Amino acid sequence: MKAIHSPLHARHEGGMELFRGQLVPTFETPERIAVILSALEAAHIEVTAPRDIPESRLLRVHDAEFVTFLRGAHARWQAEGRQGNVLPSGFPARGLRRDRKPSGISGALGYYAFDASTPIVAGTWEAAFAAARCAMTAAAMVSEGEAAAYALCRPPGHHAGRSTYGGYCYLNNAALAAQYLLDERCRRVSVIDIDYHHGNGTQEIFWERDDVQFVSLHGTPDTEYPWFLGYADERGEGRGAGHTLNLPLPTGTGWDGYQAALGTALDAIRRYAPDALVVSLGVDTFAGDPISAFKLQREHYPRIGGLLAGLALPTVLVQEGGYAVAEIGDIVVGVLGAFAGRPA
Ligand code: OKP
Ligand code: ZN
Repeated sequence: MKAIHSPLHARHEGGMELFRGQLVPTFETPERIAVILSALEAAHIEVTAPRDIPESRLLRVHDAEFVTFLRGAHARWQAEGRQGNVLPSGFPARGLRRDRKPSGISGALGYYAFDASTPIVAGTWEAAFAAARCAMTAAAMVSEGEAAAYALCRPPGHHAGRSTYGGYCYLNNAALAAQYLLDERCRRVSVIDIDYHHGNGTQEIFWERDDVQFVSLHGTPDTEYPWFLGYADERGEGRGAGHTLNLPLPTGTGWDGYQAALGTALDAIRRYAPDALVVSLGVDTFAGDPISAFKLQREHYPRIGGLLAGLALPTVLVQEGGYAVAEIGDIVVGVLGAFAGRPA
């Protein structure tokens, strides 16, 4: 299996997030990717650059005005004479209008963002577009016949919707990979999201679609981010009815509970019988993760890789979260190695 990586991820750095009442550096750092990259190299997994896939391909998933906004938001903030962090401070909640897009930058940020943990710095657009290209390149390689490919995406993507950003995510890398597979040669694609946090963006993008199945295991949104989506009663609508499966799990879930839910998820994918699989590979389910509350240990990640491989589908693995920086490289390589049939 090849890995796809761009050094442009490092342009997205230095941002602060509002976390439990304080402005702190984001947990989502360039260092995460450096650690994964050295683990890939140590495991002799070949790393290649993304292709120059045109920006127009983003519009298969994202709204054009949203893409234009993301590209220009930092410059607009500066043009309006502001300093500090490009973060929203108000949102169109119940009772407020969401049909008007304010022309000022503060209103526009609140219109497109859904949290205050996702800063836009000078290099955010370049990094996000590069990550999207990594995911689509992995999809291209799989549609050309590779059994699997791993996109080392940063920033992550699964919280980004058709025209919304948040949760450290700007462009939805996994959704772009799934759509790319459909546009090339697949008729049906399953997305399994195993990040600790519900992939609200991916769910929204495919909510009314019957050509993409979305299956997610995550910490219950009753207490866990993103709080407002990811409950078991969300099943899809219209043509998409029954093609979304949410398996929210209690905080403190360890391997036994996790393995059972993963079995349910894999059974649902087998029943859907897709032509290909996209894995939103967050590893913030690890017990040592600083912002999450599952209890998986290192040795469980090769088991996850083996179970995913058991589906025997062409597969694009897309990096999402995982914030235990010291362990993140070994954990990711644990999944990938077992997926590719190598002993852990
Ligand atoms: C991104 B990904 C919780 C604060 C939440 C944002 C978390 C984004 C996670 N107290 N901050 O799914 O790993
Ligand atoms: Zn996460």
